[in-house]
Amino acid sequence: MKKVFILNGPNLNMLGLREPELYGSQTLKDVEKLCTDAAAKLGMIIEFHQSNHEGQLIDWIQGAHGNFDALIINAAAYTHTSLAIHDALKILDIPIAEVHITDPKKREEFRHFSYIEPLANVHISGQGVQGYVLALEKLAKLL
Ligand code: CA2
Repeated sequence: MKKVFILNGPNLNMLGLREPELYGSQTLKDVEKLCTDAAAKLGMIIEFHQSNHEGQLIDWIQGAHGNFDALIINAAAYTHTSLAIHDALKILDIPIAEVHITDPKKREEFRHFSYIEPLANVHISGQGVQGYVLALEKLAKLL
């Protein structure tokens, strides 16, 4: 069974608790359940994590090597700032899906650049939390 690692960056632990008009009313726990169920239907299993800390995200990305078949990452604000996450993803040899709940390209200019975009095989933005499911479906086809 294919294993997909799902990583979430800073402040996504606040999902459903603040700014529902922007990010929706589902919590990160709800998103994890959504992904677990969608993955099961696709014959995959997931491991789902969130951290507010760049180094923790990098440790997880490094640990994915040899342990997972694909990675989904919503690096949140680190998308736009982290060369260190870019470098960690660059040495990973599994398909990567970049997911954003909103469409950063339609928001402030400082969200338009992504350090992850050039390394991702799948890009999903602006589909709400359903974007995670769409990413799983696209990865299932790639694997
Ligand atoms: O749209 C996305 O998924 C983002 O990755 C979300 C990030 C933002 O910095 C990116 O530009 C786009 C922010 C995550 C903050 O999450 C919150 C969720 C609920 C309430 C407050 C923050």
